[in-house]
Amino acid sequence: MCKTQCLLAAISLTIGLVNAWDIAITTGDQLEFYSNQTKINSEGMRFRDLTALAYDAVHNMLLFVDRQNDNASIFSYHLATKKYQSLVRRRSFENIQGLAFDPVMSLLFWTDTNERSIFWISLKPGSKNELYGNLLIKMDDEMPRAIAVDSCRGYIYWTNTNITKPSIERARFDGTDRKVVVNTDLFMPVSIAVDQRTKRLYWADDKEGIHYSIESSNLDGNDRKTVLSGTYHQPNTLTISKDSVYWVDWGFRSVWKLAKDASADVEPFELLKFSNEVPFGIVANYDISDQIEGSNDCAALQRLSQNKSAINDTFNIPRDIGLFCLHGVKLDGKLECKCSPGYTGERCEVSVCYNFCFQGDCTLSSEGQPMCRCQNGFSGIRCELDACKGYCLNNGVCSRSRQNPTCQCGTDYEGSRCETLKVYTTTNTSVPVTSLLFSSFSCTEKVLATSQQLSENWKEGEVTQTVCNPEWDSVRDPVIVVLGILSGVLCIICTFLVTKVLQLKKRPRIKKRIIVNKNVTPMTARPDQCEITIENCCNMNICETPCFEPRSTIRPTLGDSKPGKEEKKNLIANMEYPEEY
Ligand SMILES: *C1O[C@H](CO)[C@@H](O)[C@H](O)[C@H]1NC(C)=O
Ligand SMILES: *[C@@H]1O[C@H](CO)[C@@H](O)[C@H](O)[C@H]1NC(C)=O
Ligand SMILES: *[C@@H]1O[C@H](CO)[C@@H](O)[C@H](O)[C@H]1NC(C)=O
Ligand SMILES: *[C@@H]1O[C@H](CO)[C@@H](O)[C@H](O)[C@H]1NC(C)=O
Ligand SMILES: *[C@@H]1O[C@H](CO)[C@@H](O)[C@H](O)[C@H]1NC(C)=O
Ligand SMILES: *[C@@H]1O[C@H](CO)[C@@H](O)[C@H](O)[C@H]1NC(C)=O
Repeated sequence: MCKTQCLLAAISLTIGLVNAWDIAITTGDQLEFYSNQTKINSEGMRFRDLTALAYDAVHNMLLFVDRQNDNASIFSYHLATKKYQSLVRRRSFENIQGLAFDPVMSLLFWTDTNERSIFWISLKPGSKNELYGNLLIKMDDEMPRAIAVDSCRGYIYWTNTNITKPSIERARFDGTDRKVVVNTDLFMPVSIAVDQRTKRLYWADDKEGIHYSIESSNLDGNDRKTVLSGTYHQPNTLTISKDSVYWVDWGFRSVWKLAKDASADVEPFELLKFSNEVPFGIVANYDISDQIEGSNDCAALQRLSQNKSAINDTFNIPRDIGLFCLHGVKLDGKLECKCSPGYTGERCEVSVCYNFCFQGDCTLSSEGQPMCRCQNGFSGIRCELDACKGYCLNNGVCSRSRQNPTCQCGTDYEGSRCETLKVYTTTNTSVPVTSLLFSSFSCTEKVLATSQQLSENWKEGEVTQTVCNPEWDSVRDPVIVVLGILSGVLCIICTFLVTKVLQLKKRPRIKKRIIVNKNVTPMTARPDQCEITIENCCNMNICETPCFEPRSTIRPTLGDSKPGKEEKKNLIANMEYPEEY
């Protein structure tokens, strides 16, 4: 039983949270929603200068003023459907400061400070309205500024900011029963709100000089209390939630929050701070049931808030009053718009600049045509061309920080488009000689492509690639070293051997001395003795050379001399001491 109910409760809680906002603010061209100091959503784009803001919790609708719209001034925005509707045609000389909506009678009220008037229209289906709104009260000396409705009792309350005679007044919805509620101790009551929960009025008074105050009274101006009085704030609009008072401060460009029942010494809390835009209007989200709890006067409001069939999104906005077109003119007798320059769409609601420039700012030409001012690095009518696309080669990183793209190349490449491989030369004198000896790298340069072959002709010249092997190869290089050492050793061995061989060749010729004995007589002083030299131990037995002195020391004794034996002896003796000759 509880399961489905709890599930449904959880789902509805989740849906509620998605749409949850605490306060809504108009600032510049934006309608902003905040929850606990965080912007959760914003609506804008079609508007330019949003000012006054009102909230209708029954229809879940915001009403706001765009001061610079061409033809309409007041719009509604349905929070559930996110639909805009223009409600009132713009007056040429208007200054709408306050806006309030009564959901019970579907009446919209606003103050126009320039016209010194309060206007109204009815959003009830079937009602008839003036194009520019119906006049409710025209004032002479008073300058109406802020306005609030008391839906339970059927009153409007407004502030009059004529400095010589400021006041807070009220009247019935039809303008009758007009009465001044507060007119003492006021300087410039800039804003007002009705709190049904406490049945009190709250207003902000921008007092003389640097002073300001937040004050409250009951609905007929009695029991006046000062909630806060301080300095330097310049309050503009004020709103009430279940527990707190919020106000927009133009002095600090911020939104402040203070508990309704705060004691006098409590400082307000700075909820939001704006830097560029100045916020104008502020409304707080509230539950009808919180506001009307235990109040007999609010029966109509309570019925309405509980009767879903009465909540009708489609208000009665006459379609023939020209409000149909957001930025343009309705053609007579037709449901067609003639858009102002720079706008398009069925209701002239779309700016031609919307989504026109891809990477740049859009402005309107004098003919109403969109023009783009591109960001650096982009070109084309809609800034759709990316100059970086395909510009940097070899994985270079493209930068658009300047008008023309620049490349940041990887470690191995250089050039304006990273098109050149970096060249390593072996003739670099600072490279150590040893590394030249041992690394044995070589470079060869080859032309990869000419500029004509590149995708676009960015630069004249050739793309060259230089192939180098400057690295130590763990397999190749040890082999080279070992082979080198081996060949060196071999060379040394060869040299040694060659010298040895040469030495052998230089060995002197073997001389053989043969003493030819013709007689047995001693050879000394014998004229017929002769000596011959035999080369290379050949068998030579003919003496052709003339004889010369014998060698006495080796001369054998005659007695045991035999021709062959002596010859051999002498031979050996001569061979052993060749250098003696
Ligand atoms: C607004 O509407 C009126 C009446 O149709 C027209 O005369 C005027 O030119 C329009 N304003 C602009 C800015 O289009
Ligand atoms: C709001 O946010 C603050 C921190 O940003 C947090 O401490 C605080 O509890 C929140 N309050 C609520 C009501 O969520
Ligand atoms: C303010 O009110 C006084 C009379 O109460 C009037 O004389 C004066 O002109 C008003 N000032 C302005 C700016 O309307
Ligand atoms: C709800 O509103 C419709 C239209 O205003 C009305 O006819 C109907 O009686 C209302 N129902 C209740 C219960 O008040
Ligand atoms: C809202 O009002 C229109 C016009 O009166 C009507 O046609 C439509 O049915 C109503 N819708 C609801 C939900 O009551
Ligand atoms: C030579 O090498 C040094 C570093 O070893 C380097 O700074 C220098 O630029 C090189 N010179 C050339 C011409 O490449």
